[in-house]
Amino acid sequence: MDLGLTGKVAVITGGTVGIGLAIAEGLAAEGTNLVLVGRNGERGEAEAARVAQAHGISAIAVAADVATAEGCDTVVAGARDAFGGADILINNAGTGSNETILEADDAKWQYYWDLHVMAAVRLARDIVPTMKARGGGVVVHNASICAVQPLWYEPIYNTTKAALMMFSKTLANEVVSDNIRVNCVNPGLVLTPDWVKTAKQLHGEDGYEAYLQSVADEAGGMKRFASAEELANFFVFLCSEKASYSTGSTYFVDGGWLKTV
Ligand code: NDP
Ligand code: SOE
Repeated sequence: MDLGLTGKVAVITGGTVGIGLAIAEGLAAEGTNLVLVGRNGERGEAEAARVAQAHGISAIAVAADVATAEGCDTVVAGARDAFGGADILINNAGTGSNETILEADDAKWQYYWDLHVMAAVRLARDIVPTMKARGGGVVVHNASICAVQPLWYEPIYNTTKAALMMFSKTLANEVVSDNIRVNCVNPGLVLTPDWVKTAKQLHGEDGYEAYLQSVADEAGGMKRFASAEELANFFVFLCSEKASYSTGSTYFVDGGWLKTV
């Protein structure tokens, strides 16, 4: 099936490991050129070179902190200098939190607001015009099931991901007549290195797998984690021509974890 992605350019924040890297691989397999963003430039360079070589596409790494305005400017400049702009923007960089509302200070709230929401705002402001100039584009936001079904230990994560979901909807409305589709994905449990690291810290080499299974059992539904590739397949579809009537929506990819309709 031709997904119509050959020769496109995708900017993927957090594209250097985990879900973002799996999306990068999925898009590269369809012939899409890549801008992989992460703070760790060495890891980004290594992955960009590997993915480019494996799929015969062009890929660059941009070392930037998208939680800052300067970092977002660096991403925009990187995409412009290498490819003249972008056709696809995947706002994926993010991380879980751990706090209570009564104890967390303003600085922590601000950091997550900047990382999960303002990065998407700032990148849209500068990358969407390049999409318009190229005749259209696609933006996909990676929020979380926590945007609508909160986990008790991470109120800041829940709140900022909910804001990202609404931002996605409102951006979709604003650019619908420019042939730019905007959607949001709410994943459930995805087995990325971050989860394994945390599980090992909590339960050691011998106990981490049982702990991860207990997390999946508690979630219910399929009672397992998704692989990053399973998530990536969905993103690649949303970026493709085959999703041409999809905009302004949020899609859950959570193995049945969501408890409501
Ligand atoms: P990982 O921790 O495996 O990867 C995170 C990526 O984001 C890395 O490339 C990291 O690179 C980059 N990143 C983090 N902070 C910044 C920053 N300030 N500026 C630039 N890049 C940054 O995460 P996952 O793959 O697990 O998660 C990806 C997204 O999916 C997140 O938004 C997460 O909330 C969401 N999600 C994940 C789920 C899961 O179960 N894994 C479930 C639901 C949603 P570097 O450290 O070099 O900056
Ligand atoms: C679900 O969105 C979740 O598992 C969060 O609860 C974690 O904190 C985050 O790191 C990964 O995604």
